[in-house]
Amino acid sequence: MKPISLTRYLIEEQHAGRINADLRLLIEVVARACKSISIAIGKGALGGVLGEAGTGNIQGEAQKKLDVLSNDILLEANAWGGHLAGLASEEMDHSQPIPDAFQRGNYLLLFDPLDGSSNIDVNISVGTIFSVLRCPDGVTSPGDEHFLQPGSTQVCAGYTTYGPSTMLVLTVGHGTHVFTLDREVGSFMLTGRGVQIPADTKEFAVNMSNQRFWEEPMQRYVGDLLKGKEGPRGKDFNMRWVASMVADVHRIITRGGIFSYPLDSKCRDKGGKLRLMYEANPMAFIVEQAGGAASTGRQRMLDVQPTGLHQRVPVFLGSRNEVAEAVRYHHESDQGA
Ligand code: P6P
Repeated sequence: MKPISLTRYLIEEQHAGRINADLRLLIEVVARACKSISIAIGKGALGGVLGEAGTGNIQGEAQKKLDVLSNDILLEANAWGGHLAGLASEEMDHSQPIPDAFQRGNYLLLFDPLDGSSNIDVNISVGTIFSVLRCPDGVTSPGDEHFLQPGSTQVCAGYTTYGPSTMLVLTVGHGTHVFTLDREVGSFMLTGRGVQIPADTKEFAVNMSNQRFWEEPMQRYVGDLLKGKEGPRGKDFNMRWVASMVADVHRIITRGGIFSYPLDSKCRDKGGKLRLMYEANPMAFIVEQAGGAASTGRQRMLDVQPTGLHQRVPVFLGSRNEVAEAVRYHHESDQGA
């Protein structure tokens, strides 16, 4: 049976009363922007879009030309649609209300336009991550403070991975679904309805070069993974680390695993490495809707009350029983402290 398109899936969700027309239109606009980003990335060195932009962002990171281009594509696509009240991006210091010239809607869009962009120049998969919140009632020109809602209030989250194929993974709170871009037609097609992450795994993803900087519970947790079947876990583990969150998370959505970017002595003062609002929270929503779990190591990710638009957090997400194990190590240490 021919897979249905994203458009038809969203219309079915609207007819089922699970989303409204505004949210459907917003998702379509974001998906269309991701198609444009996919085309730009696909040109590689032939498109004159590789390398540094010569600018930096609030994170203190050098921006790649494609970081800026992807951000511009998402900003332009969403300015005039009429479904947003405001938007925020990893690449922008502060959120932006939709300009007065355009009609405003009831949603807030947050995104990391091109996550893992340091991998662009070496042709490794990168991605776009986005999160949708409701704009608080009565707020017509939202500021940063109106975006600071816990991840549990998200109405939609998704990512697009630009790899051998371009895939969009989406949830509106009723399961996690996978769409593959049909480049000939130009449509995202539903290729995975209601994906489920295996509860257990033998595969972990972490940047091992940070091991000496980790907190004690992380040292013990990974140390036991590395002992394999002779150790307390009683099984051997494999390791993968792409250094592109979208690619690592997509592997976990597809075959299970645990992804972690824990606190370490290098990033502790900032609260962690990865950003809560447009990386950890959307990925947590997607993973939980696929039967997985997401935690800071000490708290369910979606329960974290944000205090800043670019706030960073430690991240553990993936196969729920493995995340629970990592959390147990942290709980034991905290109890013993
Ligand atoms: P490291 C990419 O820069 C990113 O934000 C995530 O996509 C990725 O998981 C992580 O940082 C990689 O960090 O320290 O391994 O380079």
